[in-house]
Amino acid sequence: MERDTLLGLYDDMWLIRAFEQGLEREFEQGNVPGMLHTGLGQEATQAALAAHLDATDCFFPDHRCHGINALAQHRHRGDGERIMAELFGRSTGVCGGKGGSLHSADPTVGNYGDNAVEGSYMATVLGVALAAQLRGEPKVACAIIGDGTVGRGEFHESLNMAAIWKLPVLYACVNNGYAISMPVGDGHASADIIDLAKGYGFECRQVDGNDIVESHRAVGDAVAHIRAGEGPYFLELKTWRWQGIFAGEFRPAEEVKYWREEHDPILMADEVLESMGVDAAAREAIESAQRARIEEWIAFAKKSPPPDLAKATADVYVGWEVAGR
Ligand SMILES: Cc1ncc(C[n+]2csc(CCOP(=O)(O)OP(=O)(O)O)c2C)c(N)n1
Ligand SMILES: [Mg+2]
Repeated sequence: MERDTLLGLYDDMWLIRAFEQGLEREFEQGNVPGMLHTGLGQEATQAALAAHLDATDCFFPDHRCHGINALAQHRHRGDGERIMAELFGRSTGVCGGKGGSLHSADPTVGNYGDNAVEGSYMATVLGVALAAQLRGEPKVACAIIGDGTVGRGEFHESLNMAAIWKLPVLYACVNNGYAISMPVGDGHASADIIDLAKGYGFECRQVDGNDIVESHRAVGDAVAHIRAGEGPYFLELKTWRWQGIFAGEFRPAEEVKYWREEHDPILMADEVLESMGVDAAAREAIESAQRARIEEWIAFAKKSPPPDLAKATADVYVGWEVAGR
């Protein structure tokens, strides 16, 4: 990988880490409503996906996708702070503060939104992909799914339909080892989700999702395959989330140490950058700049007003004019 490409991805990973850590701090202080699932530890998967998906593509994020949401918003519209404002429940958010963490969406940047019903968009993504196929558009329709999500029936229905119709779907399976606190191998026939996908006969690949170089290359290959009309692609990105789903650590100390101190995606990228001649001072400057940016985004969110109560039911249903009637 070229040094400049890696520097760009490193910058993106710091944007995500700073975003999540700033958000976590504010959440602990009681400033962020609802629940919070951070993508800390999964920055490489998010940065790799964001790097290859255009605004005209589509992605359905999962509940740990603040990173790709913010990057897409920042890159395509220059207003990443509106993702922060959405999480704070403010009117300047991408959904006017009414979507929150689980329903942040902005189709103009390719973000078609998460859903509190985990993985239900594995069905919806087929519709976007079929529409693109019928219109002859080179769109990639991406479903970002957790390892726990694949326990849903839609997983198999979706992969089967995508396979027989050769739909332009990218399944980006973020396997972080656990669903709530259940180890992936206890909940599925294989701890490697790729084993469940292979039977559908399309291209499948498993990568170290904390290795930004490998993940970036793999997403690039998958997107090129889909744009070339070769049909769906299943990519399993193996990673680990810093956060448990509830308070308290349930995982063994050695496991925590390994992932946080030896296999952290940013520390791994640090080593590669060091070997390319990017010294610690240059890397720290990137981190500081992103941390400063995120503080600005938080300040923007905090000074934004909450949604207007009188408009609480607006945007809940699609209006007749939008539905084309
Ligand atoms: C259909 C459905 N069942 C259960 C839940 C509750 N729930 C929220 S997150 C989660 C675990 C998801 O695990 P995984 O997909 O591995 O994502 P992770 O949190 O590990 O990133 C569950 C069961 C839900 N939101 N929707
Ligand atoms: Mg998981």
